This record gives sequence, C-alpha cells and structure tokens, in this order.
Amino acid sequence: MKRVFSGVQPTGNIHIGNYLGALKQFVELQDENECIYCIVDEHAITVPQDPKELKKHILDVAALYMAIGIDPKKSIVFVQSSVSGHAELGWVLNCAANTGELFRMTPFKAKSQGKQSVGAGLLTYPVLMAADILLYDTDIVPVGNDQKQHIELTRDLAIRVNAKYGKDTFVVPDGRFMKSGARIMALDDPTSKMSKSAPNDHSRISLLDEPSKIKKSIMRATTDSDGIVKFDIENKPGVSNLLSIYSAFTGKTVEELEAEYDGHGYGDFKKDLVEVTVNALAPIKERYNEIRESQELIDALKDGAERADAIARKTMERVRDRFGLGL
Ligand code: ATP
Ligand code: LTN
Repeated sequence: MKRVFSGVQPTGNIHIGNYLGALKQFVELQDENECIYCIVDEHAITVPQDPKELKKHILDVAALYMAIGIDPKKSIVFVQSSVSGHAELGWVLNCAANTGELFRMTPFKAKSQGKQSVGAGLLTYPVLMAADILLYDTDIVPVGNDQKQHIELTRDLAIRVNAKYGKDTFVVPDGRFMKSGARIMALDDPTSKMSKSAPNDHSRISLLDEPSKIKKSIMRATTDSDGIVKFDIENKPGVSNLLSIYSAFTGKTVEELEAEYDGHGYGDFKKDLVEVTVNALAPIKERYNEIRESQELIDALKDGAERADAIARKTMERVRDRFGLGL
C-alpha cells in the first residue's frame, strides 16, 4: 500500500478549484492507499488571521473533508498543530534549505511583490510543507498544479538530506495532478487562478454557495464575443475554463462537450453548467450541515491526531538520530 498525504489551509471559502484540483483526488485514493489528510492551520498563520475565525475555519474544512466523502475510518484526518512533529521537522529542514531556492518560489514572489519586508513565514512556508509530507514517509501527494514547485522543493530537500545523512532518511514523494481540474481559473479573470482570497466573490464558486449565487457567478463569468463553445486556452481562456469545470464535474471529455454544444450559444452552455454544478454540490452541502456541529467530527479529529502522531514520532526519532541531535 502506498502512503498518501495532502493538506488544505483553513482560510475559508473552499472553492471548486480546491475541490476539482485536489479534494476530489483525496476521495478517489482512499480505498487503495493509506491516506493522511491534514488541515494545515500552521500554514494559515503565514498571513494575519483572526484567532476566532481560524478556529471556526479549521472545523469548516474538517466537515467539508467528511462531506465530500473522506471516511475517517479509512483515512487519517487531523489538524496539523495537534502533531508537534510538523514544526519540529520544519526547523530541521529549514537548516537544509537555501534562501536562494526559497526566494525563487512563485507564490512567495507573488505575495511579497513590491514589499520591502514580509513575514518570514511566507518565505519558509514551503519548507513546512515539505516537513508535512516527509514526516509521514509519503509516496504520493495529490495537489493542484499551483503546488508543483513546492513538490519539487520537497523532493530536492529529501534527496539532499538522503545524500548527506543516509539514503533511507526520507522517502522521496511524487505529486499527483488531475487531468482536468488541476488548475481552475477565476470566473471574472480566466488568466489568474481561482482563489479563496480574491476580493470578488463572483470570481469563485465556494462549495457551500447557494444555487442562486452559483447561477449568478456562472452567468456573469467572463467569456468572449465569438459565441463558439470550443477549448482554446490562448484565445478563449474563459470558455476553456468553463469547459474544464464542466468536464471535471461530469466526466465527459472536452471533445464530447464541444460536440454537444456545437451550434449553441454561451447561454445554453452556461445554463447547463449551472445545473451540473448545483447538482454536484447539493449532496456535499447536505452532508456538511449534518456533520459540522457534531461530536463525531471532533472525535474523528482527535483519533486522527493520535494516529498521525504515532507515525510522526517514529520519523522524528530516525531524523534526530541521523542528524546527531539529542543524547
Ligand atoms: P488560494 O485559493 O487562496 O490561493 P490556496 O491555493 O492556498 O488558496 P489551499 O487550501 O492551500 O489553497 O489549497 C488546497 C488545494 O487546492 C491545493 O492542493 C491546491 O493546489 C489546490 N488548488 C488551489 N487553487 C486551485 C485552483 N484554482 N485550481 C485547482 N486546484 C487548486
Ligand atoms: N501549500 C499548500 C497546502 C499544503 C499542502 C501540504 C499540500 C500545506 N502542506 C502538504 C500538500 C501536502 C497550498 O497552499 N495549497
């Protein structure tokens, strides 16, 4: 059995980009692998957070994990800060990483753009992500395309440490990316990725959005003026993005969809996409409402933390030994 690890930040507004790019894979993988799914709260504080909101968002994400079909009996589901090994290994790996490679990370460049000084956590956050992954001897990391560079860094760090401290110190993991859905773009600007933090609420569809909001966001999504439903990222990024979403939700290929909407305008296409999206999200929302306030949710996270901690402790013992730390 392979070991799978992934994480989502509890920063609110989990959207269909997160779902189609990452979360959907989590469910697919859990029957045949040993899966560990984390709510990465220590990552969230790389930017300022309101403590009350953060606590709420941790449970929101946990409930969404369960609502999309992650079964805490099959998979380990837990909150990152419940297992101290993440911060501990993060420090060790910080000492193996170079500032040069961290300054090159695209998300860092984007978030620090134009600022003379930013929180140091924004720079070292990919190292904490590497620690999350390496702490569990992970083989596979299901994520969206935007995380490719971070996965490469994780692999580089593992290979570097193994070369110096012994080749079985860390397992070198592989990223896993969806064929369709790996990069869902903002509905109002199909040249930037759909994001939790974008100010325009209509730029994204959140998993718990009401049908009326979903309809508005899709109907006003940016397209173009030629009225042909065709996949062409270069010239028709808006329509291409909607086709990717449609395909990821239904399993129909883009070619099938192009044929289906041949001769139809964007109106029909968008109306159907509204229906597809509303229908796909309805059961998630229903299950979320059942579970969000339940004791079952808290119990699952406590049990998950214990199981994760047992694995993490073993790795940290090995790491301390290899690095010559402690007595
Ligand atoms: P933001 O959307 O604000 O940039 P984020 O990328 O930091 O948030 P996370 O919660 O850390 O969001 O991401 C969870 C998962 O969702 C990651 O695997 C990430 O690659 C994936 N993901 C995020 N945005 C998209 C997107 N637009 N399309 C596909 N996958 C995405
Ligand atoms: N950096 C990721 C979230 C994340 C993650 C992880 C994903 C933190 N630790 C470990 C996979 C494995 C993000 O911002 N999307």
